[in-house]
Amino acid sequence: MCIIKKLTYLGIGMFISLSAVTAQVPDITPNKVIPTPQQVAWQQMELIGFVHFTVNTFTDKEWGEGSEKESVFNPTKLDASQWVRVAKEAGMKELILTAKHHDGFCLWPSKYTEHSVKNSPWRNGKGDVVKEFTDACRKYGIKPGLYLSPWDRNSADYGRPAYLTYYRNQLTELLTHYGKIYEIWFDGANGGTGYYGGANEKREIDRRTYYDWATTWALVRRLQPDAMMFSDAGPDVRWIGNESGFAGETCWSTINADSIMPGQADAAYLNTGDPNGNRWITGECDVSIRPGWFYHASEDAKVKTPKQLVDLYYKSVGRNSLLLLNIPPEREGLIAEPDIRSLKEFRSILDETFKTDLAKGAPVKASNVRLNNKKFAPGNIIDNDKTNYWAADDSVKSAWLEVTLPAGTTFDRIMLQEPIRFGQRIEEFEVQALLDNQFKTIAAGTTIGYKRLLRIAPVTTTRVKIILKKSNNTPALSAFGLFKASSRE
Ligand code: FUL
Repeated sequence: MCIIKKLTYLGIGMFISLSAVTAQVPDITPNKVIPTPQQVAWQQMELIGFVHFTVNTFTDKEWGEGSEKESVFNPTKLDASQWVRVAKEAGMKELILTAKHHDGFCLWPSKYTEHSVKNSPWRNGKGDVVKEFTDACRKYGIKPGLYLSPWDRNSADYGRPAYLTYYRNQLTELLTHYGKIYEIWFDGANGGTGYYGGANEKREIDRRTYYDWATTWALVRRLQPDAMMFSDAGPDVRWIGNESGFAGETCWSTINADSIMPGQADAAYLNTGDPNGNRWITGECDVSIRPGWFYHASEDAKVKTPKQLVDLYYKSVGRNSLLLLNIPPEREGLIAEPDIRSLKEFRSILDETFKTDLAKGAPVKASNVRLNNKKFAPGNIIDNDKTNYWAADDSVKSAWLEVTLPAGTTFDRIMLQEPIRFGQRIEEFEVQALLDNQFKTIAAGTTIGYKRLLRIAPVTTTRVKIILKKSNNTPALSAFGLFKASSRE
């Protein structure tokens, strides 16, 4: 409408410049620190999986010594498609395989070592787990990622400069032979002792200087520019500071990464992030569905329950992070039944809870609408489009939005989302509901980020108010939702 009116007034000659001006109302000013488009796409996956599998699966260990015989690796029924199907049904969008864990055994026939599948009885030494895994991922539309342990308890060169050449050669194999890889996991663990080609000794390294991470990261960027790199320090994705699967209730996607090195980080700092951080490095919450990272038959009865997994989902995805859930195959090379059962129920609970958004399509008004322009309409937070958003004028640092619900609406889960491509802004918020003719606080929090989920006691109301009390830049929201939790949660 607006374009047509002006066209009539100014004449056809102005068409090109005017339509561009009218259609392109500028977005809000981005924060100084913002994510790359790859980081935004990565976070939108929300739930991804880990596959810990190696000689440890057969020796019943968590950390192999590096002296394991290749002959122990023999998963007679290995079917990577089964892993991928299980992951996909659970709602995972990416799977990360331990191509090499600390024991140094390679799941692919690396030409740089004899310590690999090529000397195992599996597929008569002709097999390649990384190939079967990446092929299966592609077949089922799951993004493949790989873990390559920097600590290698098998390599005679570990601790010396020659090992870095070996490590980077292996990384190059992984990043050039198996198509597009979406995430590379750089683990910070190092326990010192190992087999090290028969030396059987303790090798200390200087975590700050030994690995020369800048060179390795540049190699990854060159070979796979879109791959997200995980470590304690990023550069793209950070460890969340624990292996229990939860982010801080306050969780910033920004940190100061300059002084952090993989394997040398302040866990509490990583858990909450830093509002003044100079780098965008979102947290990833890694946790295993079992007590251990590798499969142990003795832990079959200790698989996390669906309820525990749902709880972790709220504490990771619901706190501006990503949930990386480990599902380790058993000795035959398949994900075990107890894990599958738990994952299925976990998915079904989440689907039931989030199936109906009770705020969808409800009328919304706001204390302020940027430039009074439709582009920033309050209704953008409850429509089906997660890319559009409501925003306030630049002068505004706190604002409210009010959603009117049909009579008798009862909910106990609240979802808030920021348009993070412009940075993370909200520092403090509150949600109120009209109860007995008075607005009362039903939830409150600090950060929102990509997604914040809040669990509250059931509330029945016709009006809900979101109060954005404090933000570091013009407040903006991309989505808001209200849900009634499944009774199985
Ligand atoms: C840790 C490792 O030591 C564990 O074995 C596991 O791989 C976990 C994901 O990271 O640092």
